[in-house]
Amino acid sequence: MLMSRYQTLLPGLLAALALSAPALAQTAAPAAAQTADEAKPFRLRDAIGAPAWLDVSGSVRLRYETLDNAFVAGRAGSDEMLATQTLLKVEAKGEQFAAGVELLDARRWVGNAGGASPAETDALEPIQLYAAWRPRHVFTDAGRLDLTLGRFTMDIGSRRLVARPVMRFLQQSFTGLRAVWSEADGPTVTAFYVAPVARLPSDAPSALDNEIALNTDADARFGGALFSLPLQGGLLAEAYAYDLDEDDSANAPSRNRDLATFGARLRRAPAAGRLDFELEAAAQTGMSRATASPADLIDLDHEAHMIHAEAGWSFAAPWSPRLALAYDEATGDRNPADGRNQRFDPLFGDRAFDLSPTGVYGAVARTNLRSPGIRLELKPDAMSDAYISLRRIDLDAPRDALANSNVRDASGASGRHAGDQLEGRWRRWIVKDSLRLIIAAAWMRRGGFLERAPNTTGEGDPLYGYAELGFSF
Ligand SMILES: [Ca+2]
Ligand SMILES: [Ca+2]
Ligand SMILES: [Ca+2]
Repeated sequence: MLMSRYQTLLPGLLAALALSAPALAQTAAPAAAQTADEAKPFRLRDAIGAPAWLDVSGSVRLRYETLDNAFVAGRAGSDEMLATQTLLKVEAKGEQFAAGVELLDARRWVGNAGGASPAETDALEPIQLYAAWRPRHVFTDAGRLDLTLGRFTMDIGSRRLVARPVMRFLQQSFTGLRAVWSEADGPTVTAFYVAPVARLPSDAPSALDNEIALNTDADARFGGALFSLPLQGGLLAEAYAYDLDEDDSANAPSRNRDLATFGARLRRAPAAGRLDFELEAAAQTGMSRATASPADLIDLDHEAHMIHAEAGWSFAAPWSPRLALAYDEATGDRNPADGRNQRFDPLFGDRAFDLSPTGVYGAVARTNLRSPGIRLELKPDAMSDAYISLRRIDLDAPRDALANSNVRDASGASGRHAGDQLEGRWRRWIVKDSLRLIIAAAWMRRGGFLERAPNTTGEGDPLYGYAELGFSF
């Protein structure tokens, strides 16, 4: 039944994309001739004549994803998903106080009834509902404070461990307190103490039916602090500590993680004609369990780490090319039977921006990974950008599972080479800062591990692609 719905809807989506192609061609040439006034994007707050103290903004995104040769254990054939994400945020701001609410509607319209799609939906949910105090001249003349209480989303530091996802339609929110003290072009101190929010409905069938149920706080406490300091020569230095302590709750069985994560980062941002780099390392210690099964009561000693290292060069040339080499490492569990767990936990981080697209693909995650890669980024003009990236995907621990695939060879006999991933994305504003088209693809040539592991799907090389049309207002 789903397949027949897909067959009627897909041509419509493709037609919409095809129709946008001429608009694309038109906007390319005269863009330079347009005055700033003509190019002004549609903004809801202007359209409804909102007063200056009221911010109103949002977006609607439509995405079709397709994956051939499923690689997640227990899946077969191909997966696909047609989904939408609608966001609407309203914030009332006074001199020092603000209050805001943001509604999310992440909905699956058509697709397969499994794989990663249930993790992408959350129908009609207030993901943010907060009050904030934002005084100036705090501690120093230039010091500003933002103290937020309620439910909110967070982007912290590199976004590798705590992030508001960009590609993922479902959003992770937190309930509690967050304080950010900062000086413009100076240091920033972020501290928070929150409960992560668990998506309801918690079961996959209800999620796939876009069932509306208000989310609830998980039985977990997540606290942390990050200190960030700009240095001479365009450098940024950061140090952070996060602590997560969770228990099982009725709606959210957990791996009972009790983890402290300590990390540091040094970055020099890309700029034309110079070398840029980024180094981040984090160590993780505490207790966790091997599975989220309520029957799993064995606490394992958790010791893990992750590394991201990257160096790039931006050429002062047409299309502003940037060529970068990167290496990502995150430990995996070395031995399933030793009472210890070395599998790094990426907490609430985003991975789409440096490892692989997520959605129904998500083949590479910041856990049990050793991955060197090369990446070329291009900006053909002010309206578009693109990148292409090639990575080798090795397991750090051959006896542990690949990413979130559950494909595993507990003996380690299938080796560590999961595959080689070729991935790229092209984005173009059809109307600048308003309507944007994204086309992306990933292909993984399977290595020995995905070919031979006992519970591999036995399908061919995974091939993934998506097309997205997004309207921001
Ligand atoms: Ca919900
Ligand atoms: Ca548990
Ligand atoms: Ca172990």
